[in-house]
Amino acid sequence: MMEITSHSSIPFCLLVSLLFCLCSSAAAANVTYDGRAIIIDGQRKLLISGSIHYPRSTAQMWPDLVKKAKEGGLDAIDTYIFWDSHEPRKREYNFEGDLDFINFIKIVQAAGLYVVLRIGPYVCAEWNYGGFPLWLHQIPGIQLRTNNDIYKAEMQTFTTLIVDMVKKENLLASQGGPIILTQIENEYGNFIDKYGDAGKQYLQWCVNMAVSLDVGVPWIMCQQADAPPPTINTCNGFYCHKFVPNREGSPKMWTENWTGWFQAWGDGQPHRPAEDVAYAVAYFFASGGTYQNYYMYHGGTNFARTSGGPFLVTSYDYDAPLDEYGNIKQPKWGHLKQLHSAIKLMEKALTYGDLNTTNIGNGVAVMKYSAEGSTSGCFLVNVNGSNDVTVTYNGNAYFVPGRSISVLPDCVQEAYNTAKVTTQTTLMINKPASSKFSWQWHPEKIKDTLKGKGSFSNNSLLEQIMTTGDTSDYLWYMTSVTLNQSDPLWNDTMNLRVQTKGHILHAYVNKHLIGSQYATKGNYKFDFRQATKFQVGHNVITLLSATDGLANYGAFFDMQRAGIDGGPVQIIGNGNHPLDLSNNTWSYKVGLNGERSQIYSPSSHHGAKWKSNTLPTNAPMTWYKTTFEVPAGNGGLVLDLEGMTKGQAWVNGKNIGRYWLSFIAGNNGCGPCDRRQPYNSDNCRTGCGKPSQRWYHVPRSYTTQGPNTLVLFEEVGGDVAQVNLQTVAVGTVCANVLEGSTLELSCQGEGSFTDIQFASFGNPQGSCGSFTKGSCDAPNALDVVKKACIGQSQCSIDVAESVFSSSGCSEPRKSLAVQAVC
Ligand SMILES: *[C@@H]1O[C@H](CO)[C@@H](O)[C@H](O)[C@H]1NC(C)=O
Ligand SMILES: *[C@@H]1O[C@H](CO)[C@@H](O)[C@H](O)[C@H]1NC(C)=O
Ligand SMILES: *[C@@H]1O[C@H](CO)[C@@H](O)[C@H](O)[C@H]1NC(C)=O
Ligand SMILES: *[C@@H]1O[C@H](CO)[C@@H](O)[C@H](O)[C@H]1NC(C)=O
Ligand SMILES: *[C@@H]1O[C@H](CO)[C@@H](O)[C@H](O)[C@H]1NC(C)=O
Ligand SMILES: *[C@@H]1O[C@H](CO)[C@@H](O)[C@H](O)[C@H]1NC(C)=O
Ligand SMILES: *[C@@H]1O[C@H](CO)[C@@H](O)[C@H](O)[C@H]1NC(C)=O
Ligand SMILES: CC(=O)N[C@H]1CO[C@H](CO)[C@@H](O)[C@@H]1O
Repeated sequence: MMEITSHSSIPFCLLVSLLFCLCSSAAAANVTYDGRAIIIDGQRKLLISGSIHYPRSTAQMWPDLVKKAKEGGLDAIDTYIFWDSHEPRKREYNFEGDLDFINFIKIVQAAGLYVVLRIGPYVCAEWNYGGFPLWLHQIPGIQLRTNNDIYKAEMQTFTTLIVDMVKKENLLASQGGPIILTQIENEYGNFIDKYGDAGKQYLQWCVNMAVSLDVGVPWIMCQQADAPPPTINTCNGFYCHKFVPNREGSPKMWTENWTGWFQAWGDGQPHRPAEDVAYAVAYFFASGGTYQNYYMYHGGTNFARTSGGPFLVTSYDYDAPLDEYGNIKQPKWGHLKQLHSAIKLMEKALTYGDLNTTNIGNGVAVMKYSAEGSTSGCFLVNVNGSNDVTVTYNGNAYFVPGRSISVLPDCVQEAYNTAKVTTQTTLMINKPASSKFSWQWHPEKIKDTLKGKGSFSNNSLLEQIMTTGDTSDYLWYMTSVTLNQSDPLWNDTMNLRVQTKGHILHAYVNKHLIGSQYATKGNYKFDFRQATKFQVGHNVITLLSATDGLANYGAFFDMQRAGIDGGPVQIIGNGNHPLDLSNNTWSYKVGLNGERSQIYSPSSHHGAKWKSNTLPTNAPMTWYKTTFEVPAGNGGLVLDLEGMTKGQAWVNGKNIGRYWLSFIAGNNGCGPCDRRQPYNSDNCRTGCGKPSQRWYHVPRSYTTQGPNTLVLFEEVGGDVAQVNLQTVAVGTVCANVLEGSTLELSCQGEGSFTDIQFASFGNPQGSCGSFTKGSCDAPNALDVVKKACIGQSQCSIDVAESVFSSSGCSEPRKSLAVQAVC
């Protein structure tokens, strides 16, 4: 409360109005809902939201991301809360810097947008262990996501903490803040049956617990067909137009419309066409939807070891409208922005009006919303991918391409069609930003483990996650065995067999690396067998097991095991009787020495002597260090790790994530991408046959103006000489726009157009990067475009016959295609 003192020099009336302003700007909003929509202060709302997960970017990036989301036509930002990041050790909290979610919410609030807070605290999200801290797993007697008192107490403690923090800052709409919706649990409905009655009891408990927190805004549960009142069940998926809420009186809400897809090691990069996202969103609103959220609007990066999985890449770009570095991704961002403004014109009709659907046949329909006291709004829906149609409606003709939707906010003028993209396509390029790095190196000291010396021992083969508490990817398993030539199994070469639950194994016998093996995606258990020479007498077996992101999804995902866990570990020689070492005394060591001494940290006093002499190539278990300067500007910084194999990278002591370049994307999914076909995540990929991820985001806020330190840990062996720093910049800009529209091109704030590589008005073919002229082509197209664009940072051209010389043909729908360079 502001203190009013008598010697205040502010006139009383002004003071009163100032106070009034403070109060009114923080006026509580009444958020309710009915079967049509979320209602804010008595008004039904049509809400467009987008997910931005604060720990997948940096606090420095948040204001710009939120600004671009607002410019893209969003009303709300949706985020999860990431429990494991906030409470890495029990009752030790971190809400600072890039984890200051209160600051994130305030930035969204300052931009005038709403917030949808999905507390979970289970989040899935392709995030390590679904966002659960690993210490939960280590509490004796705990069972996660079911009717277990120990778990429920922890979930309640954390959820209450978050709600209290938010309340203290008055961030709930009921307090005048931006948070209009809150979520408890997440996609539990997909698996509730697997948890039996305990699952049902847990579900009801979640609802009671959430309601008792008295947030004053509705609680939602996504993918929860039986969401108990008063929570609202919402839909997640690529398409949600068929979704029906589980209760009359609940609005049709879409919490996760996947704008693309996440990527695993061994996959190409997923892309979902802008036309297809727009089609799904338009169809959802045409079918009575009133709240929809893009998952993701900005995907970002799985920094450090936050990537879930197992085997998910470090980038979480998701083919979202804002790319991993925060750049606007065109045409997706612009094409959706246009959709949002067209839909917003129909807010009243869509949320208050009645629907009259007229089926025209062949999968074509007119969907008309009419409300008293407002203009009617129409959608011309063509679900038939093989059928371009001209719809005649109220005497006007509308061209509706196959599998597309036209939006007519006044039922007369076509404001938008999901398949007619007038937004430019922008191809980003990477530009070199560093001279050759000068490297030092340091071998990870593994003498002790090669000798079999760990820090504790056990008479069995332990499960890895429980043993490490996920404090490191690495766990060493070591034992020794005495052999002699009169052993019945003796042979000059015998097989070492290790059965492991994954995810990666490196095996050493008598200090020699005898082999490595990785799990395959989806099947993390594997059998390692390698013939090797043992020696008479004492033999030491050293096994290094590594995890690569913990499971985040599925019934009982938290119980998935990793590491050699029971084995068996055997020596197989002559005869059928393997020598089983599983019940030997095993010695253990968690993590790497370099991790323990924080060798990657500029302030570490590990005493490691970095060597500058002959740089080893293809040396396993090696640390590399260099320094670099950061180029000026705001362009995204990326590390090109070509030449490296598998490991982690740190910039000024901050872990930018795991890398794994030897994991090559398979050949599936990189075929042609047809927007006329329903999208699924196995289509439309790029980069098959190449490393799944070659470039790694270095956030600008991790760097300084002085020299920066880069440290790599290479597990398998690589050629560090090829590593270099690059900046991400706008490269080629293209558009292909139908007659009757305006073609607009922009360098997106990075300089001006220097060259027009292609321009054709007529029936040009192909796409950005591979345009060719068709059978008709106006000869002056290149001149017109050059005149309008060269030297400009943006330009626009009316795509009309009158602007161009004769194209010499009677093509019914001509278009102008342009390819330009900034
Ligand atoms: C909030 O709105 C609902 C219906 O829209 C109404 O029933 C309720 O009284 C309102 N609450 C407040 C505190 O204004
Ligand atoms: C629905 O639209 C059709 C075609 O315009 C019209 O004939 C019909 O009367 C309308 N129905 C209602 C209930 O308004
Ligand atoms: C789609 O259009 C084609 C061509 O006009 C037609 O043969 C087919 O029956 C249509 N399919 C549906 C489901 O309407
Ligand atoms: C070996 O590990 C098991 C499982 O963690 C544990 O119960 C047992 O006490 C350990 N034994 C020794 C000797 O530490
Ligand atoms: C060799 O191994 C066999 C069988 O384990 C044992 O009986 C014998 O004593 C061993 N001999 C030597 C020299 O260690
Ligand atoms: C060792 O194993 C190989 C391959 O199985 C076999 O051919 C050979 O006879 C064995 N040597 C002895 C000494 O048993
Ligand atoms: C190892 O010990 C376990 C538990 O005591 C037992 O079930 C198993 O049979 C033993 N394995 C071998 C190969 O002796
Ligand atoms: C609700 C919904 O649409 N779920 C779908 C989401 O996408 C996955 C993967 O394509 C499908 O398996 C689900 O059915």
